[in-house]
Parts: sequence; structure tokens; C-alpha cells
Amino acid sequence: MASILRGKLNESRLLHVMAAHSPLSAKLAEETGFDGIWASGFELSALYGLPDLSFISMTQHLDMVRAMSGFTHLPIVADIDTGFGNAINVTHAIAEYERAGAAAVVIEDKTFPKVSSLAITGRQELLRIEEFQGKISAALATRRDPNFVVIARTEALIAGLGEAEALKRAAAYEAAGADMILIHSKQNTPDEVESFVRAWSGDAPIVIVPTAYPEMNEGRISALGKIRMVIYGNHAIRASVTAMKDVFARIRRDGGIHTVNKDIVPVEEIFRLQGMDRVKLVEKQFLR
Ligand code: SPV
Ligand code: MG
Repeated sequence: MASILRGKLNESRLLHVMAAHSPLSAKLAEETGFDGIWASGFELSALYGLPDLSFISMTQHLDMVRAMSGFTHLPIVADIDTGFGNAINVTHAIAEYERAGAAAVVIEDKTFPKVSSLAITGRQELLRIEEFQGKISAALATRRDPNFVVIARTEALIAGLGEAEALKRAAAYEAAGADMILIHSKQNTPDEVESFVRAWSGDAPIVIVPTAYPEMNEGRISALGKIRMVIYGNHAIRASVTAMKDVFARIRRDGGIHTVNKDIVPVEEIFRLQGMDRVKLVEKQFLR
């Protein structure tokens, strides 16, 4: 999987990576033509009804990465938050995520426990640059496959520290060997990120997560040039919530499932996604 992602990155085009919180959502992303899956901490937390505050354990997230990697052919970009501790914990996390089938990790320069970057009044504390460089070095030294992609995420803009600090951190993380730099922003316009990208003089390609500034469409991203991956960070869980709310409300309102039935996928579509056709073949072959 890591070599597939590296291959795509070498194509020098923008990669489109969709969030997923289950093998099923990962498969739907694959069928829609995305380049990769974002194993989002936010989505998995929300699936459990929990805030994105490091409540979900590494084991829970790893289990989901494992389940997804067995179900999709797409490379998985795993959101490992702060790396579950210090540089020593990072060595353990990288070994586990590589074994679970991830092709890449994104590790962010916040302190543990993290607070969701999208929270309006979040406590956003950043690590010392040297300490985070140590975590990147630990990740690079631990990966077994050199194609495994280590993406360093700076939260300098999220923490309100400004562009100069974000650029300084990104350069330090590239110097420590990060393959790509994720610059995150929760401003509701693309200005902050566009300004960062224009000012970025490093060689490491940039990753963005434009949740807060949705008008940053792919045309606008490509025009900037240096962004090589766009992550749609939470659109699988938000789409699910939208659809479930609508259908649940209609069933209550209409007193049954008779009106919604035609508007939701038939059971046969779920059979297809579950691979029921394979079960039939196995039945024929082996059931005596
Ligand atoms: C996630 O999807 O868990 C992310 C992106 O890290 S964000 O929620 O925007 O921080
Ligand atoms: Mg996250």
C-alpha cells in the first residue's frame, strides 16, 4: 500500500483523499474514485459519540485501520494525532500502523491530549520544535518500508501563532526528514492557507484539509501549485448523519417506511457491498 501511495505521489498531481470511519465508507470512497482513505480521528471519535480529544485509544483506531485496509485497495493515510505520547511512543505507533496496513501517517505538533483543531475555543498547545523533530526522526527510523509516508502537521495557524511560526515549523520538520507538510487552518476563508503556500519555499509537498474554508476547491488548489494532497476530513460522517436524520424523521412523520423505501438503497446494494456473491460461490464449492 505504501508503494501505491508513493507511486501516486510521483505522478505529480493533486491526490484526493476521503475520510472514512468504517470499511464500508472506505469502499464507497474507493468506488467513487478517490486516491486514498483518511483514517480520521475526528470521524472515528464521532462514530463512538465522543469528542475528538484523544479519548479514542490507539488500539481502537488501529483496529479500524486494519479493518479498512482489508476491505479497500486504496492506500490509507492514518491520522495518528500526536503519536500517542513522546518520541518513544511514536516508534511503537509507527510499527503498529505499518503492520496494520497504513500507507502513511499524519502526526501533529500539539501536546497530548489534543483538542480538535476545529473547536472554536480549543486549548491548542504546541510542542517545542526540537521535541517534534525528534518525533519525526523516530517515525522515519522506525518505518520498515521507505515508501511509508510520514506527514508532519503543524498546528501553528490553528494555535494562532501566525504564518512566520508556521513557516519556521514546517521548515524544521522538513529538515527532520518529513515527506510532506500538512498545514491546517480553521479560518473560514482560504486566505491564511493560500498565503502560507505562496510563502513556502521548501521542497516538501503540502497537504491541506479545507473543512473550514470549503470554497478552496480543487481548481483553486491546483492553481497554487505546491499542494499535492487534499484531505476531505469529515464528509463521510457528516453525510451519514445528514442522511440518517432525514430518513429517521420521515419514518416517524409518515408512520412507516413506505415513503422512504424508494429513496434509500435497496437491500441488494448492501448485499453487493458485503460481498454476498462470494458467499454463494463458496457455498457451491464447499457446502456438502
Ligand atoms: C481529523 O479528521 O481527525 C483531522 C482533521 O485531524 S480536523 O478534524 O480538521 O482536525
Ligand atoms: Mg484528527
